[in-house]
Amino acid sequence: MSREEIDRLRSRLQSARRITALTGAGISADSGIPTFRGSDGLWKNFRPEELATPDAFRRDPATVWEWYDWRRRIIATKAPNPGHIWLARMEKRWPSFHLITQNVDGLHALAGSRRLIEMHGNIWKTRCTRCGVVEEDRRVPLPIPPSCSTCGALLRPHVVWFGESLDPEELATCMAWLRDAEVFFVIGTSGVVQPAASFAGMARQAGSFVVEINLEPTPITEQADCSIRGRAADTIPRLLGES
Ligand code: BV8
Ligand code: ZN
Repeated sequence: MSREEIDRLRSRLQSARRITALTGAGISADSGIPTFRGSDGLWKNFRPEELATPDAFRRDPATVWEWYDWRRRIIATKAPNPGHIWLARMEKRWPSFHLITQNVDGLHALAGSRRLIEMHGNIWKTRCTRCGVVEEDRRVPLPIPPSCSTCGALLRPHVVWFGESLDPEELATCMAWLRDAEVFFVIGTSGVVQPAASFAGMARQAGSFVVEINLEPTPITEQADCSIRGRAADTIPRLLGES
C-alpha cells in the first residue's frame, strides 16, 4: 500500500465514528503464538480440525486436553503485542469501536479491550460436561483430564469446536456490529472458518469500507476495499497513530 493510500485511509479513520475489527490467529503470531494453519501450528502432527471437535473429545478427552494444555503453556508465557494494544486504545478514541476475535488466547482482554466478543470462546475457561458450570482456570500445567470442582464430572475447554454452533446472542451482536460499521477491519485471518469468514462480505454489503491486514492474500482479499500486506503489530500502530 502506498504512502498516499495509507494517508487516505488514515483520514477516513479520522472522520469515521463506527469501526469494527475482526481478528484471527495472525494478530497473536506477533506475540509468538503459533497460528492454526501456519507451519508452526501443528502438534504431534495432528491438524486443529482433527482435535477441535466434539467427536475427538468424546473419543479421547485426554489427548484433546494434552493439546489444549500444550497451547495454554505457550500462551501463558506470551504478552499482547502493539497490534492488541493499539486495538484496545481504539476503544478510547472511538466510542463506537467494537472488536470480534476468533482467537481463544485471551490476549485482547489482557491488552485492555472491553467491547470485545471472543466468538470461539476462551482457552482459560473450562465448562463442566455435566452441570455446565463455566470457570476461569489458569492452572499450568492442568491435571489431565480436569474434573469439575462442583460435581466431579469431566471438564471440557469452554471453546466452540468445529461442528458446534456459536452462542446465538453473541453471533447476533457480531452481526449488528459489522452491519453498523463505517470501517470494518479484518486482521490476521485466513478467511477459512465459518461463520467469521463471511463477515467481511456482509459488512461490505451493508456499506462498510473493508480493510484487510494480512501477510498474504486470502479469500477475503477480493471482498476488501483495500488489503494491506504487513504484520498486524506494525501495520495497526502505523494506521492508528504513531508509526
Ligand atoms: C458453525 C476454537 C453452525 C477452538 C475454532 C459453511 C461452509 C463451510 C463450512 C462450514 C460452514 N458452516 C459451518 C462450517 C463448518 C466449520 C468450518 O468453518 N469449517 C471450515 C474448516 C471449512 N464451522 C463450524 O463448525 C463453526 N460452527 O458454523 O455452527 C454449524 C454447525 C455445523 C454445521 C454447519 C453449521 C464453528 C467454527 C469454530 C471452530 N473453532 N477455534 C480452538 O481454538 O481450539 S476455529 C480456529 O480457526 C481458531 O479459532 C482460529 O482463530 C480460527 C480461524 O483461523 P485463523 O484465525 O484464520 O488462523 P489461521 O492460522 O487459519 O490464519 C492465520 C492468518 O494470519 C493467515 O492468513 C496468515 O497469513 C496471517 N498472519 C500470520 N502472521 C501474521 C498474519 N497476519 C498479520 N500479521 C501477522 N504477523
Ligand atoms: Zn460439574
